Amino acid sequence: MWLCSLAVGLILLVVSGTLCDVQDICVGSPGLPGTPGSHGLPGRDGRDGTKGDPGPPGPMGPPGGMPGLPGRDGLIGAPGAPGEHGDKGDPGARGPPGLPAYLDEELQSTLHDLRHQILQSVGILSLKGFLLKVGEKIFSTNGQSVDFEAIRETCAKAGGQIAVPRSPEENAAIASLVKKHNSYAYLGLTEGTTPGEFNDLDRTPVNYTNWYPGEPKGMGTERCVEMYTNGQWNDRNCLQYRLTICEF
Ligand code: MAN
Ligand code: CA
Repeated sequence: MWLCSLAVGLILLVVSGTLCDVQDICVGSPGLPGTPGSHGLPGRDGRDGTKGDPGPPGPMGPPGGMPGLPGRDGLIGAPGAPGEHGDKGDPGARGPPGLPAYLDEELQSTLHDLRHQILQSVGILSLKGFLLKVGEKIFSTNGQSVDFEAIRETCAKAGGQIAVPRSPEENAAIASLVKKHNSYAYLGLTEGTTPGEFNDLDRTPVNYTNWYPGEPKGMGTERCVEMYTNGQWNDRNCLQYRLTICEF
């Protein structure tokens, strides 16, 4: 009995939570559970959720809206064409005096090298038949036949003069060019104030001559000198087309 009372007491203790409901009575077995009660009232609204992602852009609006604000500046363009040259500046101050040329080792060495290169070039051009070297003199032709004044100009522009033979060797060298090109050549000689007297272009009378027999016989009417293919000379007017031969 005490066990039953204890059980009821314990149940009552658990259900009521008070010790004062404990009674030492044992009733019959418990009835069926009752039907569940009706739903309670809806609870209060929860707190706001986190913000959602932005939606996709909307469709384009109808035409006729206000023009938008101007866009930002574009990229910088390619550089323009260079400007014209400015005026030449004033010359700089004069440098300190240099060494006398003969004591300037660098200059002497440069001159030595240049001389060597020039001699080498002359050698090559002679071998190829473009130049004829006779002692210190070099003869050359461009193969063109023009009048006396044009030959004089061409030779001066090239830094030389019309060829004048001063010796049998030089005469033979010029004659070889005349023969090779099969064209008479004018020589660097003109008639002086005395008819029949021929001078070089410095107006200096010449020592060496090689006239064809009977020449010169123009006596003031033929003031230039042509060389025949055999190397002999004839006084002739200056307007014929003759081979350009210069000397350097
Ligand atoms: C002949 C000779 C020359 C003269 C020429 C001119 O060859 O009389 O002396 O220079 O003709 O054409
Ligand atoms: Ca003549």
